[in-house]
Amino acid sequence: MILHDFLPSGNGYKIRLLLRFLGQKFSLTEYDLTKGETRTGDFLTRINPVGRIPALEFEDGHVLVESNSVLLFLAEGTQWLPEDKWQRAAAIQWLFFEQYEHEPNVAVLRSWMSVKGMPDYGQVMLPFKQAGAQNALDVMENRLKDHDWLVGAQCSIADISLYAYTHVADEGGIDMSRFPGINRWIARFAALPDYVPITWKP
Ligand SMILES: N[C@@H](CCC(=O)N[C@@H](CS)C(=O)NCC(=O)O)C(=O)O
Repeated sequence: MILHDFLPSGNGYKIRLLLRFLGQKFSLTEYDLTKGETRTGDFLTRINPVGRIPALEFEDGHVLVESNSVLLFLAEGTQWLPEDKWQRAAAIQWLFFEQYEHEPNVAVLRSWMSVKGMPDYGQVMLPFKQAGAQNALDVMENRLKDHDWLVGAQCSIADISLYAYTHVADEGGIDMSRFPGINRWIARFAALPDYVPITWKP
């Protein structure tokens, strides 16, 4: 498998983490997003017409995009996706929450402040992104203040998905000292066997 990726990307990190936890071998093709390298003809036609990483390319030619759908595909039949249908649905709920409530705020603030730089329209949108991030982190805190994991009693792809940008949310200017439950969860996650940091590559 080839993972098309950009190392600072939390969306890419989700897949690197799960492949590592599953012990699956893969190689990495890196793109510099600050130079628009995923917006070229070859990438758009062969890898992802949306022009974004991550994309996971399989030996038989299939290419999967959208980080959380890749997590679901890889986790099928493993301990990372609950078997119970209600717990499974709860995990999928968190994946949608991550893409709609969390990532567009928490990840975008980090990108503006620490990765790609602030775009012209950023200053206007800043208070809305900060309010959205606060709201998403409050929802997570509410669950994690008295639970070890987001779903059930063990770590699942819901945790992998939300860990990716939450553990670096401070790089987007968010004061994480206000979320003690999330901080305990971050420490718990980073203590998992085979854990690797966001900069890791195979
Ligand atoms: N919903 C997508 C979002 C992917 C995404 O936003 N990728 C960013 C990096 S994290 C990207 O490739 N940006 C480059 C660009 O838009 O040109 C997913 O979860 O995979």
